Amino acid sequence: MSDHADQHETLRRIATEEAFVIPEVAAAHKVIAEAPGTSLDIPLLRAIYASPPGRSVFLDRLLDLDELRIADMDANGVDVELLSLTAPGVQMFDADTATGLATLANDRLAEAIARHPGRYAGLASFAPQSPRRAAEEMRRAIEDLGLHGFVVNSHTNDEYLDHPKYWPVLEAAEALGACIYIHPRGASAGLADPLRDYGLWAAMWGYGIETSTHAVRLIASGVLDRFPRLQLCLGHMGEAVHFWAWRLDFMQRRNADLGWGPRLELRPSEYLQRNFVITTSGLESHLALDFSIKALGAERVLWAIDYPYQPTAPAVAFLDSAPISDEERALVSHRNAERVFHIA
Ligand code: 1WB
Ligand code: MN
Repeated sequence: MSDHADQHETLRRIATEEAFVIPEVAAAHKVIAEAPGTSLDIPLLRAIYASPPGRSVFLDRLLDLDELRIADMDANGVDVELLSLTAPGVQMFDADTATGLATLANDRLAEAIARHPGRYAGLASFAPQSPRRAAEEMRRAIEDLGLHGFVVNSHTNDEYLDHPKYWPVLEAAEALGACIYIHPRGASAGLADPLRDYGLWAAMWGYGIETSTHAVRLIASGVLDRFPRLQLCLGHMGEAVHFWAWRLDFMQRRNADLGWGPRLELRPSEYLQRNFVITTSGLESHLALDFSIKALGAERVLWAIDYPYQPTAPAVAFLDSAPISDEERALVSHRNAERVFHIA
């Protein structure tokens, strides 16, 4: 294992869950933040967009794709940020607005990548509200703009990607060989009520409940038998889904015997090994990292910061000081990101 100071100089670090926003999406988020509503995304949108000064540090950093961000990367030894439009992205807008804003955000993302050669890669947004147009935008984003994958912020109008209406989206991602990063958002209506107290709705707990449920739906529904080469990414140390692998395997078979679910071609743990990668965003625990590497393999665990919501320096220290081999550290810090997201 190399010495820490030396490693800080030489390790290539690609951070894979890094948020931005464009002014047009920020303005549309602000409208939602200021309207009444029961969505669990609203408290966080209020904190970001309609807050007293103090939380506005998030908005400044989300809007910035130049000075603040590059300075933070340079100060901390971050080589590349894989950027994605911040949650809930375009998924709370009507279909036409969402489709237009996804296109605009993807254009701006490609421009930012071109302005800073080698420093950024990007996950394209799409509007699940209009699956056919989403699939068209997905093709444009990869083939014309050269973006590196996709982000979706979990449910759309309380529906999940296993629903047949979204199959064109899954089909497009599989055909393009581009990974879909399933990022959290506030829980869908049916999951929401017990998460309304104590701040449980957002990153502390609700995000993980929402997003892990989404991933387990994709496994349990059988859509991964229909799209066997689809690649999916979960942040926040896999939203803990792989911790449940043994029980998922045991109970899914029982479910099939009871007629509660389909008979799958593989066990849930085998879909996790074949169709998923995970990132370390916002969960800087060496114990959880060790478990994840043992459960999924070091080639399925990618480093992330979750800028600007989490500070960069501790995320870098977490990576550099992890008690893993240099080979594993190279995979987690950059090689997996290069492979999964086609980053040169
Ligand atoms: C996350 C965290 C995403 C926060 C966010 O998007 C906000 C995350 C609005 O954990 O991915 C937050 O406020 O901590
Ligand atoms: Mn995030």
